Parts: sequence; structure tokens; C-alpha cells
Amino acid sequence: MLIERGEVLVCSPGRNFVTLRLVTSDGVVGLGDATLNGRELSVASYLADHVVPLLIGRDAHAIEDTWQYLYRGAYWRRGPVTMAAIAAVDTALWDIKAKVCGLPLYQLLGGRSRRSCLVYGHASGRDLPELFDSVRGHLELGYRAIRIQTGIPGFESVYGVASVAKSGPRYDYEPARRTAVPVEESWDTRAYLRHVPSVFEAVRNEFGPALPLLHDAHHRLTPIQAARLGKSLEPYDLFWLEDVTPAENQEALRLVRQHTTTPLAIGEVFNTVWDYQTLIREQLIDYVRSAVTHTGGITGLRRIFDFASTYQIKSGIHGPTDISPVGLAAAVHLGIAIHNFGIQEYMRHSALTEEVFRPGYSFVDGGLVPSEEPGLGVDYDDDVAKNHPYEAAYLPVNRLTDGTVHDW
Ligand code: KDG
Ligand code: MG
Repeated sequence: MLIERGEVLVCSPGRNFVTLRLVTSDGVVGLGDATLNGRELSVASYLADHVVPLLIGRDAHAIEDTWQYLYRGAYWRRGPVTMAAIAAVDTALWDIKAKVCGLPLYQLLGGRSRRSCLVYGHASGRDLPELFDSVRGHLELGYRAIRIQTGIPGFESVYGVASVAKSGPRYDYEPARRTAVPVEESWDTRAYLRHVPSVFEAVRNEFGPALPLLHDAHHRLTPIQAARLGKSLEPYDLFWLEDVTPAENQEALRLVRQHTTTPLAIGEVFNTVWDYQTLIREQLIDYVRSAVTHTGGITGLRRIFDFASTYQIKSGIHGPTDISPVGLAAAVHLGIAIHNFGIQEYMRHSALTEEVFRPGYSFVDGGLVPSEEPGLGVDYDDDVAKNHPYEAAYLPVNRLTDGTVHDW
């Protein structure tokens, strides 16, 4: 069975998505997610100009060989654009193979290791009353683990805080804005470090000790600041503290680790197992945050999880709404199969997004359950998609209060 055709589909049902559709000589269709928020067209071009032409006539079953051909064969390795493109090809080929076998994809990854994948949602608010409403809204929706992000007094726009709709707090916070150039946000780490522990104290007092709580520092701290934050949050028993430092300097986590027992999660901007080499070998983290979409697909991410499993490090697959339902479905198939599953991020896509992508996974009792359809279990509706063409959108740029560019 040969790969006969490849189409790169770019659409924007509320936000931008890049999807690869591969079609085989037997007419079997596979989908893969290649969305890179704010840099979508670079991956679309990489796929259309440099990858799809090389796939035509290749054996659709040769997933590992195709992965290595695209990874090693390009000579220029790694990086988000290359690895998102490889991820889309890899996921589409797994989708095809599972459809040919007549099995849901997780069966090819070893079968079920659990009934469902526990997820966490994103609660947020500019202040405590808004945050509490958002937490209650998530509990009513059935979430059993919740990420907490809040405004900081004196700052207008803070990472992770959703706008509030008339109908109540939103759950699908989208930081990328449809502007010709990125909007700029303002940041003060000392104000953040002073404020956050009081928020977690209030949340624990209101919602009790048992609810798993998570928090994302979004790459903004130095190692010593990160150590201080981890230590100050210890009384509130976080499930994890995410992206405390810009972790391309993996060794920086040694210092953080020496000072705090708060579990650490890192890796949504990483692309390969090499980005985790020190973090995993020295047990500097507790959860791997990479997405199927940005890590070379199921093949690339599974490699990282297998390495992590030898050190009791678990999965925490990245799943905000800029991972399409195709990428999320792949995450759920992988998460249900691996032994070292930790938790899955699930913000919920908008109704419009789910009109284009028809996901077969279901949210049951705070967990995601994969579709039992052969393959990934996601369909793509071209007719709906064509009414929602790409629109340029950028993630914000962050500046300190004196104007210095800072990590966003
Ligand atoms: O596109 C950027 C988002 O994927 C990122 O800001 C989301 O940090 C994020 C998370 O943990 O979901
Ligand atoms: Mg994050």
C-alpha cells in the first residue's frame, strides 16, 4: 500500500490549524496535526514544499523508516517546524495503519492500560471571585483536576487568564490574537511571586485539600526564583508546577530541584528526546509536557515516554486548544496505552472547531476516552473548513515594566 496523495489543510474555525491528509493507493485516509501556534504557515510550507513530494510512492506501512528518513534525511534536524511536520506525517501513517487493521489506534500501541485518561482543565480569573467561579464551572463540567491561573494586581493582561463572557467564565483561553503584529504584555516577576502563594492558599481554603491543582509559570523565572516559588507553594500540595524556567538550559533545574519538593513539569516547547536528556537522566522533572504535534508524532513522543518511564517520570501531554482535535486524539490513544501515564491537558475546543474536526473521543467522569472507531477516530469536514480561511495571529510578546523583552 503506497502513499498516493498528500494535502496540507489550513483552516481557522475560531483559531488557526494546520492538518495533513495522506491518502493511500487503496484509498485509506490518514490525518495528522501540524499546528504551530503563531507560525502556522511555516509548517504548511515545509510540508507542502519539502515533505509531501518525497512521500508519494512510499510504503504507507513503513512508519519508523519514514520517520528516520524525514528526521535524518533532511540533514537539518530538530526544531519546532521540522518536528511538527514529521509529527503530522507520523500521526497520519498511524491513523492509516490502524484503519487498515480495523482497530482503534491504541490497540497498535499495546492496548489499554487504563479505563480513561484523567484530564485537567484551565480555571482562571482576574481576581479571586472570578477564579472561584471558574473553578466551580469546571467542577460542574466534571473536571477532577484543575489548573489555576490568576491576574496579578496592577497588571492588565496576564498569561492564562481567560476573558469573561456574558455567559460566565470561558474555558478556552486563546492567547494568540488576530493582529498584524503581536500584542505586548507587561510583567513583573516580584509582583507575581508575592501574589501567587496567597491565591493557592485561598483556593485550598475554598475547595479543600483533595482537588489536584496545577499551575503554569510559563518560562518566566530564573532558577533561584523558581526554587523560591516551588518552596512557597509546598503547603498547597500542587499536582505540578509547570515551566518554571526557560528550560533549554536543562542544568538550571538542578538548583530548583535541590530546594523544593513541589513536582515539576516541563517540555511543551521541546521537540525531541535529546531536549530531555539531562532532565530525565538526573530526574530533575516529574512530568513530560510535550505534545504529539510538536515532538515528531506518536513515534517521537513514545520514545521520550519510554526513556522517562525508567526513572518513574510520567506523561503530561500538552493539550491546549492550539493542539487540534487530531493532535488531541493521538494524545489520548497514546495516553491510554502507555504505563507511565500521568495526566492529560484538556481545555475543550470550541463548537465551531468541532464542526470542522469531528472528534470521536469522549469526556467522561473527568477523563478522556478514545474512540473505538478504526484509526484515530477524527474526521475532517472540508465544506465547513473552507468557510474559515487562515487569518494571521500571533502569541503575545512580553516586556518587563522597564521595557526589556522577557520570556512570555
Ligand atoms: O501556543 C502556546 C500555548 O500552547 C501555551 O501557552 C499553552 O502553556 C500552555 C499550556 O500549558 O497549555
Ligand atoms: Mg504550559
